[in-house]
Amino acid sequence: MKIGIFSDCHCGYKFGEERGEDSFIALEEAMEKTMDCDIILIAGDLFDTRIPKPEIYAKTSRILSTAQHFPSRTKLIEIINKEKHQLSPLAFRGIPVVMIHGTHEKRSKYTTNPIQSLEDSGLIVHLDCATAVFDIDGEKVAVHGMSGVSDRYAMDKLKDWDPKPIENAKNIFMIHQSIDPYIYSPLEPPTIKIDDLPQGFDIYVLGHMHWNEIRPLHQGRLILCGSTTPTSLHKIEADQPKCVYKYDGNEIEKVELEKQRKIVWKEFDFEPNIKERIEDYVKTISVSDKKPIVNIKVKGLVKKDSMLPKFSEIEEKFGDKSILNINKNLEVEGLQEQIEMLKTFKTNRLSPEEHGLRILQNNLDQMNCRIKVEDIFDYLVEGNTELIFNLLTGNQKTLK
Ligand SMILES: [Mn+2]
Repeated sequence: MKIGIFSDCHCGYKFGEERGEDSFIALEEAMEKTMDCDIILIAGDLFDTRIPKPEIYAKTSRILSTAQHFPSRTKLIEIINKEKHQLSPLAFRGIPVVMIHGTHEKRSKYTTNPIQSLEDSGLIVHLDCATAVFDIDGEKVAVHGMSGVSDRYAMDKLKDWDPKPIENAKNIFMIHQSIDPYIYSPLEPPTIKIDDLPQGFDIYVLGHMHWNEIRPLHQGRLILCGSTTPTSLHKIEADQPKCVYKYDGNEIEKVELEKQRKIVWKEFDFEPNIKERIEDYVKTISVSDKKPIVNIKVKGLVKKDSMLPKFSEIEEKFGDKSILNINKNLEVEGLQEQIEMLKTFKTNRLSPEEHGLRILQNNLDQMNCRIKVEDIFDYLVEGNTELIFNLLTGNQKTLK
């Protein structure tokens, strides 16, 4: 058997911008490199947003559909915790692609997220606290998948599900969460620790983190898939190429993606001639056929009367050679409070939605409101304010 594994393709990331095609190029290469597999697993965040534009959805589904053009010996023999009628027989033409949805695709309960939509189109199998058991020429493989949820509910969701390995099968457990010590954003502390993951599985596949790693876990191994394309960067991503994994029931093979941009990461301490130093450094970066992504971080204390250089001028000056981002993590004397606030925003990398979620949660807490913020926030984001208004004023009883 051969199982192809990857995650976090973030299709549509920076769509329409210079890097707008990168996520699709990565998905295409990941699919090409797993076309010799019997099953392909994608561990969440296939899309970058919960409601991708039709252009993005179409490009992504077209790439995924290539799996259906290849003959496959894989057969679905059982689906647990999911109604079989929810699965389109079309999803079993060619190589089955099995997915969970990630944090970027999660929508509220009574809506359809883009991964469920792909399943309805007959392109993939979507798992959320469910297990799909396959036969590959007499060998059994069970894929157990839990889709992404806010980290504060993750442990409860896992406990409620309580998955058990299937006998006489290779068991793969797939999840998309922050799991201590693997934490993607410090905004929400994880509720699951690595040792809390259930025992008895051969492979644990973890999406959500964008760097990759393999480590032993319980009696099996944990694969941190990493992303196929760089988005919000962790320093560690500069040192490792993006990849897909292949599992043959015994060994795990790491296959590097060759078409992604090189990532360069460099930190500078602030000093009066910082601009010249950064320029000198950027000049030394070798240019290949694709512009590298260069992340520069400037940190330190700026004296009250000193002028901040215009870093954007450097970004423009070298724009034809690299995709340059200069992040300032500076403290300016006398502006402590504002800087602290900006720093929190920055280090937490809060999206506008995460800010909104936090503000709404605070307000609901103050009102002793018992409605889960999770249940109503997505409706508000999508503009269904009337429904929520009716609910809060008691004119409507449920979210249905
Ligand atoms: Mn992700």
